[in-house]
Parts: sequence; structure tokens; C-alpha cells
Amino acid sequence: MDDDDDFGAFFAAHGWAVVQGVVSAEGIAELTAAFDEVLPPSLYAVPAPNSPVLEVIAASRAHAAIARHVHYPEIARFVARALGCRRVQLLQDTVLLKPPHNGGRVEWHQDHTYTGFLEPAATVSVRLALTDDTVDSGCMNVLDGSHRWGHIGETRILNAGSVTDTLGLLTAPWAERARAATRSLELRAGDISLHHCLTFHGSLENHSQQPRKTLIARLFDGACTLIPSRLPAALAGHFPTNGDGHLAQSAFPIVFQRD
Ligand SMILES: O=C(O)CCC(=O)C(=O)O
Repeated sequence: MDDDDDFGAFFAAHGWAVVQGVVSAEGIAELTAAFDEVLPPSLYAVPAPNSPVLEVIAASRAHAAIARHVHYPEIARFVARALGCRRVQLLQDTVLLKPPHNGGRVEWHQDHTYTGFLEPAATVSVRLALTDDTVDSGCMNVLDGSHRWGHIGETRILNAGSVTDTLGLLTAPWAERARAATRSLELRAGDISLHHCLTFHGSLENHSQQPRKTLIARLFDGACTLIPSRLPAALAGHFPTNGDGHLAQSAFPIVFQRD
């Protein structure tokens, strides 16, 4: 087995993975400066207990450092290794801030609820920690192996104002299984975590005095096809396809391709 096989086998079994020390301290400083332009510290300078999580989508369009990171082939290569696929395309990037003083709970969900316009379910989120993520600062929790439980609930594509709890839809024996499968993904700044779009995940409040800053790239297997009927009709124009139903690279760039 080579490294790719080991990593792919771990991800296939667990539905998540952590890789330490992917981005250097200099890289984190540069990305944090860009992050702070998108979500300025003045937004959370005055303690406001129980504030919601703050998210901005597509910050890469205006910030070169963020664009470089989310288009970096070495990041996408982790996704190719995780999924065992040949081509990886960028779906979206998000900056996420969990405010200090008990802010920013994210309910349990599967990303496929929001990205289920692509089939098969082969989208992976790569989260880069810009600050240390600890249990105290509300690090992300996953349910180990839950990517093999299927998709629970309805898809809510581009029409959901907030992430809602779908773990609560599970019946009692599954809820017990969920408790036993919970893992907390603590990260140091510069580490990444990856999770499959069917892996249940969420995070609790940030009880620390510092913000938790995360940069997320959502990437997908270029072999996925678009299911147009799952998109709101008014937004279909934002999802151009090639003649064969794959999302066009003009809008969703190929960021990694095996020879
Ligand atoms: O970082 C978190 O706490 C939650 C992130 C999340 O829900 C996601 O990446 O889909």
C-alpha cells in the first residue's frame, strides 16, 4: 500500500481525516490578514454572548491569498486521495468565524442536504484552521463512519437560511449509535480536516475568549453529474454544465487532475 492507499482507506472507513501542519505559520498569517478583511475583528470586539456563526461565501473572488489556498493542487490532491478519484473541481469556498463568548453553534447536519444537486454524493469539505480549534473553542465534531448511513432528511439546496439539526431525525437506536460515534476534531492553526458530504458533523459554542477562524474549501469528484431538478429554477444559470452533465470548469475550476 502506498500513502494514497492508506489515506484513502482511512477516509473510506471513517468519512473524515485530519492532516497536521499543512500550511506554514507565514501562510496562516497571510490568510488571517485576508480573513480579517472579510470579517473584521470590529464585528466581534464587543462581547455579545450567544452570537451566531458568521459565514461569507466566495471570499476568494476578492482576496488573492484565499483564492491561492482554495485552488492549491496539494489541497485538492487530499480530496482525490480521500475519494480515490481522478479529477477534483472546486465547488465553493467559505470563511467561517465562531465568535468568542459562547457564540457560533453549528447544528448536526450532512453537507449533502445543501450540495445534493450533485450525484453521486462525492463532495468533500477541507477545513483549514487559522486559529487553534479546541473543545473549548467549539471545534468541529463528526460522527465516525456516518457517511455510510445514507442521507437523512430532504435536500435544501440554496434556499436554507441556516443549518438545521437533522441528526434529530434519527430513530432511537441510531441516536445511541451516534453518541458512541462522536469524535472531536481538535486542530492546531495550519492543520486541515476533511469530511465527506454524508458525514454528520456540527460544533458547539465557542466558550473561549478568542474567535475561532476557519477557511473551508468544498471540492467534488469531477465525475459527479448535476441533477438540475434539485436546483431552484432561478439559480440554474449559476451551474453551467458540459454537454455530458458535468459542471463546467469555467465556473467550477479543475484544481487537481491525475495523469
Ligand atoms: O467548522 C465548523 O464548526 C462547522 C463547519 C461545517 O459545518 C462545514 O464545513 O460544513
